[in-house]
Amino acid sequence: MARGPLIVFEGAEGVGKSTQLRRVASWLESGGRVVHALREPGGTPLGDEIRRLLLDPASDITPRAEALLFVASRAQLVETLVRPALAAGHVVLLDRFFLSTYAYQGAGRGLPEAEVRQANAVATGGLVPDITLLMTLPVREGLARAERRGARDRMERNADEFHHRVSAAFAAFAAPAWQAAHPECGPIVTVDASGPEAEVFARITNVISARLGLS
Ligand code: Z5A
Repeated sequence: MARGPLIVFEGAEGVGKSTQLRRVASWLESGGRVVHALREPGGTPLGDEIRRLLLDPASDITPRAEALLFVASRAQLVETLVRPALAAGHVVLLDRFFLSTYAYQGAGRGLPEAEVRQANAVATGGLVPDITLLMTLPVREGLARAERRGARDRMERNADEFHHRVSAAFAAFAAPAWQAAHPECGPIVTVDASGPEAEVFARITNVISARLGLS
């Protein structure tokens, strides 16, 4: 059986990844596909516990420990859920994956890229996404969308400067030269996340249909 596609949704705070992932899941399911909608950190009992620690504003976590916790959650998710689902020919939609570690722990926290990359390789065992949809929106707009959702978690409480560094890093990942130098990331396609949900959804389904032949 052919391996199913792994589609990753990425982007800075509040760009609308979770909203669009839910819509894409329904769209693909209505086309008769089996879809697993997963998120990072979390998605497994161990990952959910790690998520609670990472997002709790009361947690005192150093940047290196933070990176390793995200990566540990990823290792558990990839081995227990993502790989089996792909092997069964199912579609896996993932709300954040390792580009987030490159952006938040690399650019945001300032950890060396080589170390982040190595740790991630341990977690994924070389699994490469078929496509990463990198949703883009001005930082202020994304933070305002996220704020409307409620209380801010430990990551969201970082200074504006941190979020700007993360957003700039995501923008840099879209460049062809960066992608060529990082083959572990697979193809990264930017999607304008501004405007009404339905318009963003149309942009995303166009990319998925054109690049993966799904509908
Ligand atoms: N993190 C990390 O540091 N390192 C890693 O390796 C990984 C993650 C994997 C996870 O938080 C945090 O962990 C995250 C990155 C970090 N922190 N930060 N900062 P999470 O899982 O709780 O949440 P998130 O992934 O950060 O989600 P988000 O960015 O906050 O939101 P989103 O999924 O992009 O957006 P949304 O929930 O779909 O929408 C946000 C709001 O906007 C909501 O009220 C929607 O109804 C509204 N919305 C959505 N679309 C639209 C449009 N088109 N117009 C207007 N309003 C809209």
